[in-house]
Amino acid sequence: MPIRIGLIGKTNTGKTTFFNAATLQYAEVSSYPFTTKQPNYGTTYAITPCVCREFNVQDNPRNSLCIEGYRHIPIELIDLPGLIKGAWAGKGLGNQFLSVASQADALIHVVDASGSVDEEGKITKMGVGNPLADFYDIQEELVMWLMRLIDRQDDKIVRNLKSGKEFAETLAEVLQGIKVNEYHIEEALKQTGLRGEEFDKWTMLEDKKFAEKLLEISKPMIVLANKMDLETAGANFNILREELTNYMVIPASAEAELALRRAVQKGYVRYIPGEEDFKIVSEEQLTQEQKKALEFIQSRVFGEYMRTGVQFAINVAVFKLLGMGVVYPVSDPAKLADRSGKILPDAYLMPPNSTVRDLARTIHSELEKGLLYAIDVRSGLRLPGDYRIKDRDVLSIVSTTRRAV
Ligand SMILES: Nc1nc2c(ncn2[C@@H]2O[C@H](COP(=O)(O)OP(=O)(O)OP(=O)(O)O)[C@@H](O)[C@H]2O)c(=O)[nH]1
Ligand SMILES: [Mg+2]
Repeated sequence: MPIRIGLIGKTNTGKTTFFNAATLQYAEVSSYPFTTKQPNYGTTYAITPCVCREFNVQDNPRNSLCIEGYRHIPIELIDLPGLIKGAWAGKGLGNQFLSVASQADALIHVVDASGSVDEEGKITKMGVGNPLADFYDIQEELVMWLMRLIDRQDDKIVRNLKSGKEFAETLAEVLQGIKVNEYHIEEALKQTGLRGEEFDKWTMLEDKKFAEKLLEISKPMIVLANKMDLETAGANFNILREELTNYMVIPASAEAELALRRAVQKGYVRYIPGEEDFKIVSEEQLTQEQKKALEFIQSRVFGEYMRTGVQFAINVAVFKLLGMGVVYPVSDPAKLADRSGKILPDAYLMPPNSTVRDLARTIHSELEKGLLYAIDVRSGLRLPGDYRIKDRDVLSIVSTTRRAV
């Protein structure tokens, strides 16, 4: 199962623009509120320097891509219908899709840093909207949604508790559909001081405090300050960064990234997503307007913020927020190849603290059954099944049941 990242946020903040830029799809974008009516699903890539350069080999990627020494590993991106204050009580459309958002491993909360969206979600004069208030409003919607979800299961939870089941186990059962586990629940109980308190006697305030904590723990989130190409965004970005100290806040221009990627598709521009520069290949093909737009992106976005922030946000979500490491399994440690001779064919994203055994299971359950050890290609050392793999490890798994890759 690939890693899933969900795009959430107030309507009109640029989620679908981000989605189209990252997946090269053509989902509908408009300046009307609530344009997206159903979630859009697509594939994008987490990008990391490939080990092929270190080993000085020409690789033959299979489950991923390698472009100019950078490994592109597929992940799933979900664009959700926009939210609005009051969504949990049925306002707008977004609320009914929060269950989809909650199946993501991480969330990117998109805000309009230029302040061009008013309270009702309509595009207004730049600078009139309040992105920080928008952020808190949407967070509140998520918390209320989760609170209600737990609330609806109250009877079942109390019944199970009476029959002697543990609280964390009971709640985890109820919330497994949204990827909340016992560990998340235990942590939330601990951090709110509610552990050992009787659940059916919690006050509303305690219910809410718990939902807030549970959300924070189970759904890692970064904040994307979008529309940084607009004049009013700079000041708001500083406010967001100063106030939201618990989050990584990333400046971005989804529209600039979309324009660049479309220009690449047409062959006008050379640009690798996430890079801090782009080059016009055929100036004569461009209209005056296109030239101006690219100049604007160069000075307003790259000049000020180095990058458009779209690829950067995806990489930060995967590698920093989720702490994923990249591992390259091979079957022939000398040639760095699989059985058919493909060099460094696969790259796997592995969660923090994963072991050789976890990697074997990820590749194939049969491989895990007869697992003996792994060979670390760099040192030639044998690594036991419980060895914690590191980012950029190149490993050859040795198993009695099935040969690696
Ligand atoms: N200036 C600027 N405008 C942007 C940017 N990203 C999106 N927009 C504009 O913002 C408006 C809304 O964009 P969408 O991508 O449809 O926003 P959304 O968040 O998906 O909206 P909903 O589907 O209603 O939730 C459109 O007019 C976009 O062109 C950006 O980085 N800069
Ligand atoms: Mg949309």
